[in-house]
Amino acid sequence: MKRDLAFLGTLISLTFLSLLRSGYPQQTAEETCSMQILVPGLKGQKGDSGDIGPPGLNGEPGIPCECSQLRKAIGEMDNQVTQLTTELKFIKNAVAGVRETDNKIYLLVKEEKRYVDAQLSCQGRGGMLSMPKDETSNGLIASYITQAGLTRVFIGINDLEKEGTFVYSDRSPMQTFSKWRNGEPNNAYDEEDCVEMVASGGWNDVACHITMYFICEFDKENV
Ligand SMILES: [Ca+2]
Ligand SMILES: [Ca+2]
Repeated sequence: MKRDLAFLGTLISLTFLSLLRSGYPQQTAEETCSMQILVPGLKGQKGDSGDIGPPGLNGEPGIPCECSQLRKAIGEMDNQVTQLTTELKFIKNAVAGVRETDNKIYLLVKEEKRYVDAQLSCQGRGGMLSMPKDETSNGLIASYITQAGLTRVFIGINDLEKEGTFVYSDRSPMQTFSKWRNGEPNNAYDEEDCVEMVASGGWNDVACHITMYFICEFDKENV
């Protein structure tokens, strides 16, 4: 009886082991050797460009312009520019003490100098002794003198090089415009080669060595 039981136990064990082993796939020698290392090949040449595609669809309509707000903003900016221009003009006139036309700025220099030194002073500031070449600039300089409470200033006109031939301080010749006072230029004492403007706007030749205030002019494009 014991021998039968032992035989039966052995048989069950062998059957169990057989089932257990058949449940797992067995790796063969061939499968182990089938692994390959893949190395990328060289890059091929670039192909030709494709044909141009058809045009795209129309976009969505834009957002309507908020024109009323833009107009309002632009109007406010215009007002600010006008206000700033007015304030700048006030500062130039009241603080810096200059006068201006469309293309010139005039500066009264309240330093008494001889004609040559006055011209050097204006040049040192980047300008020239003022050269009234028309009624507008002459009138502006005249009112500048009057408003400053002065009676006379040097302006940029002289006949230093050739007696009786007056030129402007930039050596340009006198044109048809002039504002000589009655009886001037008279070259009094044979020494009057420089020119002053009096408050009325008239011109008078005077000696160059006397000293007085003067007015410089500057081109706006050079300022
Ligand atoms: Ca003279
Ligand atoms: Ca004179």
